[in-house]
Amino acid sequence: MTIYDDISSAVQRGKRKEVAPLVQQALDEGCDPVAILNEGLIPAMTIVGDKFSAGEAFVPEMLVAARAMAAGTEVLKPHLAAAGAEPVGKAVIGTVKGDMHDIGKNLVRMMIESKGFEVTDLGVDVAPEQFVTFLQEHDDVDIVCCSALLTTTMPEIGATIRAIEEAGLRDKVKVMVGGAPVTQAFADEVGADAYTPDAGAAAVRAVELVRG
Ligand code: B1M
Repeated sequence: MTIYDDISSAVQRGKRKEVAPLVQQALDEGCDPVAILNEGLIPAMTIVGDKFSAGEAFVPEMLVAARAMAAGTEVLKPHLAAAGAEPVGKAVIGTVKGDMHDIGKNLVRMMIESKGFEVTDLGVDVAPEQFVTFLQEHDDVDIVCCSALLTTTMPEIGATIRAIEEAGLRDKVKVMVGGAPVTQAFADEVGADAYTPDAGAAAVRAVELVRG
């Protein structure tokens, strides 16, 4: 058993109080923060999701696992953020309307922040009008980031892009999209500027988008 297995096991069992010290221990032992994320925390959520699909775990188990994962990412956060980086741009992020999943969105926010972006997080269940209102009130935003985890809420990404178009703001911002059910084909269909499969790639792409 590696420390990553211990972290994954604690998240799967929803043991929030075990996760934070284990993540800290891994950091103290010199583990790479991104490896702790990719080899410990994220695989745990995949296993919980697979068990949910198989009828072996239920919503409460997903919820406690999510809280345990959040305790781990909280410890990792300062280690993922680049110390003292100059802001390279401004972004706004949210999980789309009807969707309460926020772990992936939070990771994308953290990784984009780690590249030196100033990111405003609108939270979960963000309606298209909320994105638009934010853009109307902040004319210096470079990138809008939409996350969706449910096949039923994916269309809200398209609705958000249309609302931004209808408000006459589409040429002022780039739109990045992602989340487990989202694909490049879907991103093309709804007219997004970029799709990335994970938080690390999202951060790299965000920098490319502002640098043209
Ligand atoms: Co939900 N849930 N859930 N859930 N849940 C899934 C997504 C599901 C796949 C589980 C399953 O069936 N196997 C399934 C969706 C099926 C589908 O539509 N295809 C599902 C379901 C059905 C539901 C409910 C409907 C269950 C019910 O009530 N019957 C319900 C819906 C509630 C709602 O939103 N309206 C529900 C509720 C919940 C909880 C509240 C209990 C909890 C969420 C808690 C929280 O987020 N605070 C929860 C959880 C934890 C999950 C699973 C187990 C884990 C999600 C997660 O955090 N993954 C999930 C199964 C799974 O994913 N294997 C599942 C880890 C996270 C790091 O990955 O979010 O994919 P992810 O983010 C990745 C990438 O996708 C990407 O980067 C991230 C990291 O690299 N990414 C982006 C994400 N956003 C991006 C944006 C970008 C770029 C990349 O650019 C802007």
